[in-house]
Amino acid sequence: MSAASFTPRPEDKFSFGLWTVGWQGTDVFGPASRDLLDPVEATYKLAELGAAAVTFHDDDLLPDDATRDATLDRFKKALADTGLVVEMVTTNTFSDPVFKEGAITANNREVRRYALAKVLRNIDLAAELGAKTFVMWGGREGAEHGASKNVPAAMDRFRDALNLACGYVRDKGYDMRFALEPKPNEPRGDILLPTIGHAIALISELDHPEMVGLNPEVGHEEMAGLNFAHGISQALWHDKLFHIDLNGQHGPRFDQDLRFGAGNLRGAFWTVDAMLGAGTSKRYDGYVHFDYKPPRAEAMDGVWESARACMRNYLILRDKVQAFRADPEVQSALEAAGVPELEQPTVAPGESLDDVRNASYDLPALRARSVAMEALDQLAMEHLLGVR
Ligand SMILES: [Mn+2]
Repeated sequence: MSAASFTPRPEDKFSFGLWTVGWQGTDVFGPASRDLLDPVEATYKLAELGAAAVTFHDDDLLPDDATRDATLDRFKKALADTGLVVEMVTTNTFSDPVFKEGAITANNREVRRYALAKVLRNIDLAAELGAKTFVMWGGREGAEHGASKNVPAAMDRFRDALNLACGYVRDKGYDMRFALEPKPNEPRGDILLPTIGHAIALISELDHPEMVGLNPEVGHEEMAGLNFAHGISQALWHDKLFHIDLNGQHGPRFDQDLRFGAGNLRGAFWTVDAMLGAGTSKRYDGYVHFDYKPPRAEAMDGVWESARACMRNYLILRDKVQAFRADPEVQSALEAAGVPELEQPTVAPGESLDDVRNASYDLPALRARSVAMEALDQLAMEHLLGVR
């Protein structure tokens, strides 16, 4: 396929956080390297590049009450002009120093009540704009010191906040679900709900677990050395992959938020494969959302190039994954590796555990068997490298 054919279109359901292209490059060692980007202008530009939706934190779009109504009017006009939708909204409960020690799990009760009020106000805005997903990233919910955080009590408060938010959405009759975003560390030394698995476990303790799922981010799992494709596959198995944050990361280090496809390219290939169902019936059908940061060194031309590249890399990888799954040699290699056999129950219906215990096992043959997985993986590698 020619390079020109990987052009993003609205039917691809690409979505961008307004804070991504709007990131000014402020980091812990230096101030902004780019001018402030008007989020309404960013909306027009993202539509021009082929996106279908935008998302935002309350403070990205509406930093203060004095300009709130006027900005909202301009933003709604941009949505109407471009046909873009707001598919997800999230709340900034991490920038304001009031949240320096946590928001909904801060030790300070006044801070927790203020955080809840900020979330509730933003739920109303999300509903007004038609967003069906409400993401909660607890960036400051965590600690640097051992005794400073009573973790069981923090879990109680996390649970309470989610129960209250779900109850509010139900009372209001909003068509909205919540998605928790795990992250292991940064900005806190250790963040609560550090991985996909931790978040799924908390959801099972809620009053309305069906209303709460996940918004996993590639970089957040890879910062912890975890396999993102495996993580989202398990989330799909639990019916909890409500949303996704695609970006790139070079292994365990600071949160790089590279454009999708940069960093761990093989991981990105398997991420797209998992999103498309990896040959199973459980696939992700939501918006393909990017949460990345255009590198601080880039000027605005590089910002828009990186946004375009996120979408193109997804389309290129989708093409390669589909070719991999459709390749007859791959089908044979999957058979040779015994992959379909894992779908058979270990104990068949009608069998007893005695049947398992009394069977004879040819251990020397089992030890010596071929697993043929290198051959299967090499086929994936060759599809990715473009020689098949
Ligand atoms: Mn990140």
